[in-house]
Amino acid sequence: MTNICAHFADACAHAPEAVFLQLPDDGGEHSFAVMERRTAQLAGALRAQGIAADSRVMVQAAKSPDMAALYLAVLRLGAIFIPLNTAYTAAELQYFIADAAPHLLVCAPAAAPSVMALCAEAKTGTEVRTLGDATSPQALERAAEQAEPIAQIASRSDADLAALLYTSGTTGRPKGAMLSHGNLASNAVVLRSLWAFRAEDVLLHALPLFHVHGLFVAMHCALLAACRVLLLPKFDLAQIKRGLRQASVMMGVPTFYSRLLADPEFGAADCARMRLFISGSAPLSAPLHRDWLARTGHRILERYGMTELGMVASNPYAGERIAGTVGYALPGIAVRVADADGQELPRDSIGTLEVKGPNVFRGYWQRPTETAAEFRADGYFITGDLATMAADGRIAIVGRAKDLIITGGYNVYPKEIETLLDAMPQVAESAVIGLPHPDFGESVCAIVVAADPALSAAEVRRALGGKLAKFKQPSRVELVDSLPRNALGKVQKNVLRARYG
Ligand code: MCA
Ligand code: AMP
Repeated sequence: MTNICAHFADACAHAPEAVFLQLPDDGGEHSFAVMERRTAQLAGALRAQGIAADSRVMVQAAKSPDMAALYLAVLRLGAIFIPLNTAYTAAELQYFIADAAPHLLVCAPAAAPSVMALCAEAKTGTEVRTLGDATSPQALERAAEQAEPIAQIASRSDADLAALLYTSGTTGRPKGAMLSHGNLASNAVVLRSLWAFRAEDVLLHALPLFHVHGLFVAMHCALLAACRVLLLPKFDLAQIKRGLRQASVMMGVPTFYSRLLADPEFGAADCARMRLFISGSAPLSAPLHRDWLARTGHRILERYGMTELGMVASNPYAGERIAGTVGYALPGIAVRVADADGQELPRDSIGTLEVKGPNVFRGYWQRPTETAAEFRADGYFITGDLATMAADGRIAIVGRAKDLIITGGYNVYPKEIETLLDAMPQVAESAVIGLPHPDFGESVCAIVVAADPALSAAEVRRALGGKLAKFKQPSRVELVDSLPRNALGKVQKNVLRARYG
């Protein structure tokens, strides 16, 4: 049963009238049968647009039940889903359109005119449809009403692509990680069982639907267990607190947990029905883990993953959950802590985490050289995360070999920002670093050496304004005379982090 949609069909057949998606504050309920019909209609609308197996469908749209149905509809046809962060600017979108050359781009109604202009300019032949308002001239909803519904699920093999998820790298330009049906299904089956998801669960879902965490980890566990999902549009403290009173499981980034604890009125009474809190996408500090336990009586289950790999390691559900560790490699996944040559290190040594298994992606879209650089000859993928492994196999993530900032669970690649800064004629050079932040874990700070003495921090901010999504924009800009360098001429970011942190 490789296509995740087959699990959805199973859930629908088993309990058609059970609620699948519940919207907050009496916003309505969608049963499995209703979601199945919607998926069939949207699949019909996509087919009418010429979407078939292996077509690429890019989506930048608000979180909603229709967005979830659209994901399932794309997979139902055997096509490839390419979700994009709704915070991306037109300049960023232009890059993704050129790189993926999607057959269809589904966007928010308000964005349609500018997105159509971008697609026309890209000459990729990309059609544009909207989701979110049935009265919009390009509404996919209207096409769905008119199209012949499609119930049939395309048969897919483990190796066939299901999704492209963009993630950056040291090159600074995002690359599309090719995830196969086998990648998604193998991870979903393992996680559902490991975290004991069952039909009686209610999953509190406040994560975005355009990343692995919210789209795959959360939605697939719910799909396989055929349980209810309380679908919140985003993290809103009051809404989360109301949701927690009905839920049994929550998945979140560490910022979710620190924001809840920052509310002095939040406590064990708010979590009376909860059985499990899961955290990931960024390090959960040991003090946060302990404070959560003291306030709520729950030990957060921390797990570790990556866009290219899905989930890799998890603290146990039944066994000991230890703060500051991400637990053990998931069943069926091989993990090693290795030196710079890929040689496994003795237990408890610090090295790079390398991973092999059915979860490992199929490479970066149209980038064979960059793909090859991330793999060892024996098939292990090099994560760029620094880790230790104890004698019993327990893993702790202790740092990053890659130059990456994680802010509120979103990844920001310094190189992408440095490239834009260095392109400014008034800038001689720059270095972008992550600094500790009480809410987001890390925040983005740009250290700039001006070529023009009149350059101001405000001007630097203005120059980045329309080019980068908000979460990537530096919250702090420092103008300096020079950057510290080592004997090889490499900028010493550790010195900068110590100076400004
Ligand atoms: C919003 N802003 C941010 C972030 N989010 N700035 C930095 N980092 C962020 N993450 C900006 C907004 O544009 C706004 O700017 C200002 O901060 C305040 O917004 P606020 O309302 O406080 O933010 P929010 O909407 O509440 O969002 C915070 C959040 C959200 C809930 C932490 O960022 C979030 O849902 N993050 C989850 C990301 C995620 O799903 N990652 C999984 C990746 P202004 O005021 O100037 O307009 S998958 C992954 O990593 C792997 C596979 C894994 O292991 O899971
Ligand atoms: P992404 O590229 O968005 O999938 O982010 C993946 C990266 O997030 C990993 O390579 C890690 O650096 C980081 N990450 C995810 N989960 C954890 C965790 N539990 N602890 C520390 N880092 C994590």
